[in-house]
Amino acid sequence: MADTQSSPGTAPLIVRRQDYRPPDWLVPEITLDFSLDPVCTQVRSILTVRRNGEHDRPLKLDGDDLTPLEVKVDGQALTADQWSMEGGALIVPLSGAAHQVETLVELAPENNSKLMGLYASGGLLCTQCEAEGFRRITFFPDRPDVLSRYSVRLEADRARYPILLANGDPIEQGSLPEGRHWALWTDPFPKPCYLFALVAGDLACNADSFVTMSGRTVKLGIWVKEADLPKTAHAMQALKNSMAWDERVYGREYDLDVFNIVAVADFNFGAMENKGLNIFNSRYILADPDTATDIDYDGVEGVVAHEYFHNWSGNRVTCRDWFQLSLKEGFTVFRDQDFSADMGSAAVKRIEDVRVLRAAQFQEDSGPLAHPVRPESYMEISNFYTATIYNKGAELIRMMALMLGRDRFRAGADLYFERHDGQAATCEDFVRAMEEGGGIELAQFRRWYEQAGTPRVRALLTHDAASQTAELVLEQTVPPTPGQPDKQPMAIPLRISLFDRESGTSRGDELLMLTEARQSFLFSKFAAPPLLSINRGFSAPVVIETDRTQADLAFLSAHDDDPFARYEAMQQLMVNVLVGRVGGQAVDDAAVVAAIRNTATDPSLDDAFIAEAIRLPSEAYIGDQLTEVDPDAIHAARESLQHRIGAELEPLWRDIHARTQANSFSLSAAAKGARKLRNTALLYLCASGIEEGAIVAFSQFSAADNMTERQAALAILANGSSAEREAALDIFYNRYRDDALTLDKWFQTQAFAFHPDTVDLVEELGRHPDFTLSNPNRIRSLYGAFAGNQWAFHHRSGKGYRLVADCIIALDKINPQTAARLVPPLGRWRRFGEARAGLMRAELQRILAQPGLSRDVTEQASKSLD
Ligand code: 0A1
Ligand code: ZN
Repeated sequence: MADTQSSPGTAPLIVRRQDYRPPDWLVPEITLDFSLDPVCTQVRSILTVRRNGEHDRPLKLDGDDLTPLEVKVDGQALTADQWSMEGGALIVPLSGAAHQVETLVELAPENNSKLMGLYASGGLLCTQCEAEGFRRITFFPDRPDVLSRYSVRLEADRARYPILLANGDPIEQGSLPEGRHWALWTDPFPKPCYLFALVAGDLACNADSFVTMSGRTVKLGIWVKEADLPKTAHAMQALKNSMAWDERVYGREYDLDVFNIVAVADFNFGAMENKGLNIFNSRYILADPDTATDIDYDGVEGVVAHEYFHNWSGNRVTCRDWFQLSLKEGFTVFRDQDFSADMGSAAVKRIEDVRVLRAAQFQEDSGPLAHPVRPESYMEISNFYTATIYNKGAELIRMMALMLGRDRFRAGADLYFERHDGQAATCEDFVRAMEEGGGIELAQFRRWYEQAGTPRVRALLTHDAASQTAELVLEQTVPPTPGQPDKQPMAIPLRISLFDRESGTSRGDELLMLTEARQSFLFSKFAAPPLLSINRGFSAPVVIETDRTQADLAFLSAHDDDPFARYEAMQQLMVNVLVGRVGGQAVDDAAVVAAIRNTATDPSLDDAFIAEAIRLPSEAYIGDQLTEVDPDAIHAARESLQHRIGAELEPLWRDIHARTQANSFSLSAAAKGARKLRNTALLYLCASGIEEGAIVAFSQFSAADNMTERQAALAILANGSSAEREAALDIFYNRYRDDALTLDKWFQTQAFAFHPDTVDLVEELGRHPDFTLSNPNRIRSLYGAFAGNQWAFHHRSGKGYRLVADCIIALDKINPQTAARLVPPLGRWRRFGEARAGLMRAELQRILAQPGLSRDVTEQASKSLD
């Protein structure tokens, strides 16, 4: 079947937020009838359409790669001259105010390698419709502000597809001749088509139930391959915890009698919040100690919560158009972050979330793909499922929650849900609900939705002994970003505290609102110059510049009572040494070593926090602090500091490594923290250069009863060139070769390795029989991980760029959405010096020169060259 959307020569269209117009036709009801088959599925749909307002425009039903086999209006078949095609869309002129429009199409799910629409994965048939996949299933106004009631009949071969699932509630099922069967599902809640889903397959169910706050019993099902059932317990617990949490924290109850989750092996993103039928990338459902790390377990919990929370923030209240994507995503990420913080250590969760924000979003915001949380235009909406929409969007909600305080924020959220239930809303609606429900004025705050770029705040604290006052001068700038050369000052909430250097105590937290380009704040009754702790808890997603000395930072790293600020002081201490050394200065690292010793032996701190605080900033983060990135110099500086910390504190690492050895496996916060710290200790111990490093790592690898310790040891070995490296990689491969999710770790560990030959190894792995372009997880494990390995990817030969570009070009023909997600690392060329920039640009140009390139990759590559 021809692909009309990305056929060669099709000029990519730009969609603009300002062009929004309400739909010409509404579709209050839709009846879908699927005769499922991997090679030829028939889809018959009957839409009840209603003219929206006074106009004489025809009905336009979006379609992508569809051919209408029948078109009927009010039961009458239309002749070929009574409808037409425009692009992929079906145009039907209609005379009245309301009609029934029926179409029939055929699909070949087995050949759908884009994983959008109806596709086959590991013997299942499943769907993915967000953002614009429904138009690959049937003709429909594929936009989120058209809400319909769905009635869905599925029919399939019973032996091959014994389980038939769709949104809403199961109504009826029955047998048919020739071994076929059927099931009827209806969803009482009107929804946009991006939330439609069906699954057919041979699935086993982890069945459970949840009693809601009003006493209704909801049937819960997690559907997986029979052999995977033992790996679903954690996801089920996470689901029940999420349901209870949303009732407790937001007063939001689940609204259907059934909630199903299905795990599939081939999925472009993490998971999807389809109404009553969430479909997950199996990596966010399946977990057991032998194959999942603690990070994986937390990922399962967070993503299960995220998709569940969408039932209110996304489904009951959805988005008017895709420019409002952060309305559901930013809010839902905030909700899942808050949930995970409640389930475990809030301090460590905040540190992890900020690390992700800085690694993904700050980079995005400082490059050619920077865009506001509410973008103004796009070519391909799939490219806008970004860290800015998700993670920066979540920070915006967090800032509002901070400014309002818990109860007023809840009042704002209540008003939002009450006012917009059943509607397709906008970011503006959300902000207004916060203003009215919470009692706050957010006029200037709205700029956070409009202006891209990470604000920089310069903070200078001076002291006047005569008047015993301290003055804090804050200056903000927002850097220019594509299409936005000049910026207005933002409203930035900064939590600060001033510490007495003698006693190590402070007068407590204060919330300052920085709203001007430059503002001064006075603090009285300070006999001696205090020390500034700023952006505590990372209260605003900004970069802070201060003139605090290494001694000041060391002091805060020992005394700050805000865990995030304490972590931050440690990180800044390390960054200063590393950045200085990359710049050729001989910066003393004694303060770093001392602060690490101090932190690692502080009995008041828990293991998980210690592990976070003492770990070195990533090579990429160090690069982000520099105007021009020299990956080799950064790697060398970081390795040498790591070696120094390892060697200076060797006995400490041995002690910690021994102390944190557990007798039996547990998922308690303490046990997870101990594993995290144990792995950090192993890293430093091996970095110290002790002769038996590889042996110690290998013995942890061999003795581990869990994947957290096994994979960490493997990763440490993979950085070196010992015989143990090869042995461990072989053992791991042979043990997990038949378990795709775990084999991903084998690819990923090698792609992440700080090894001089990583680039060649990745090239070889790309030809490995277990490598495949048809599975997005495998692609991310190899090429995604590699592109995130700064030192290896930016190999001066340019080979790393070529490898990734080759992958993008090959993958674009199969799965453009996933191909496009590999482009941004190449777009960062401006930061890497002339030689590398030339090589990177050449690869972007080579990609753009490919005939028939998708809109997805075209948008990312062309914007990256600008
Ligand atoms: N709404 C989902 C993300 C998602 C978006 C597009 C997809 O298409 C491949 C899949 C998932 C979420 O936020 O979880
Ligand atoms: Zn989401």
